[in-house]
Amino acid sequence: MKYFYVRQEVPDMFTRRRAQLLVPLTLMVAGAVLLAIAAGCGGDDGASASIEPTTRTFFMEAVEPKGSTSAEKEPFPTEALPEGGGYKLEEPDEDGNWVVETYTWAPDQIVVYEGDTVNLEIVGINGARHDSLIEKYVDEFVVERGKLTSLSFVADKAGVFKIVCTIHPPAMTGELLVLPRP
Ligand SMILES: [Cu+2]
Repeated sequence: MKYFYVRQEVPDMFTRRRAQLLVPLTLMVAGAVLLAIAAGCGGDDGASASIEPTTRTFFMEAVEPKGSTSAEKEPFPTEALPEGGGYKLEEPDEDGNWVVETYTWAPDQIVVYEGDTVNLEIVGINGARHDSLIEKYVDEFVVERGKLTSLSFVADKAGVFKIVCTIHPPAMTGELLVLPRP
């Protein structure tokens, strides 16, 4: 005949004490996490406070991204890029190297709220000269290499307005996005 000895686990004082502490501690941590998430998401109050009319300054560049390779590695494209000066595709030279380049504004999208005062500080990096305009806002401005062109206006009309370099269409076209003030 065999005897089975079953030992019942009885939590000792330390284990019970720890369990008693753990429950409220877990609840406190969970509460803190929820509070943090709620604060992070923010309510309408937080959002509206940050969109009062203000002065926004953007630093932009007139740049010319360029890529090159050899016809041996990548055949010269057979299709032409859109005409207008904004794109350039140079045929392979005597060594078989060919180049593609374009002009662009960096950044090419400016987003503000209606009523903001907008300052654009635009430096010319590539290209000797960019004769440009911003629809409905700036009739004409010029950006020259190595020089800073400073524009300032109040964004008093909501909508989407093109920032156009007339020398390098269609590629060198950016966008001023003026959001209606909620
Ligand atoms: Cu240009």
